[in-house]
Amino acid sequence: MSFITRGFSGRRRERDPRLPPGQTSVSDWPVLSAGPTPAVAADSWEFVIGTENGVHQWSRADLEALGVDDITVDIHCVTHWTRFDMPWRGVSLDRLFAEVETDHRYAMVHSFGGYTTNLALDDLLGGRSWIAFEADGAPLTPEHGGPARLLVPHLYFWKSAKWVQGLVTMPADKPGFWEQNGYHLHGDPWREERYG
Ligand SMILES: Nc1nc2c(c(=O)[nH]1)N[C@H]1C(S)=C(S)[C@@H](COP(=O)(O)O)O[C@H]1N2
Ligand SMILES: [Mo]
Repeated sequence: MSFITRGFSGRRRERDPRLPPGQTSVSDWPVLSAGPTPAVAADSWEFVIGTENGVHQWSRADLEALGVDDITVDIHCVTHWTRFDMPWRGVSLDRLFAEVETDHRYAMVHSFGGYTTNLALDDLLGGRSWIAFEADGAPLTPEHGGPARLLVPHLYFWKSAKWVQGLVTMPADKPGFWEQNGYHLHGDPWREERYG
């Protein structure tokens, strides 16, 4: 029975407790886009929120005047890679929603190029999401969503819409682009909410 004993006594690789189930950590930053990288003019870029009560718009300067956060988070892609300790800079959605009135509990996020993704406001608020302008200490490159992308690190990375343009609140949840194509409506990596 020595082969069994050897199997159990051999040195075990500790699994990093920050790694959600089914994920592997990477040190690079893969590019994953469903289509071509759209050209987004940084100078005239604005973020728009539409609700049942009207439309709000912020320029980049308007947003930065609300207050910028530097955060370090782990990101988890549904294609099984995780990157630990990634530094980002952006403006919390809490600061935008402080200026918005809505009774809606959901939102559809829209990107230049037509990408969409749905989120509950509970996942966008409470210090859980940002409009990000920088990552790894540098402005976001076009392929990673520059000039601005959504960052929702507690959900799979497809929720972090690149080339973000704005969001429209909704009274009920509705699938966005990947969610219509089989991905989970919510996308919590700790519960492996990969497919709907
Ligand atoms: N506009 C837009 N945002 C997007 C995507 C996309 O195709 N278009 N892909 C999503 C997916 S599936 C992932 S994993 C991440 C990848 O971001 P990255 O290319 O910066 O790693 O962006 C998300 N945001
Ligand atoms: Mo992804």
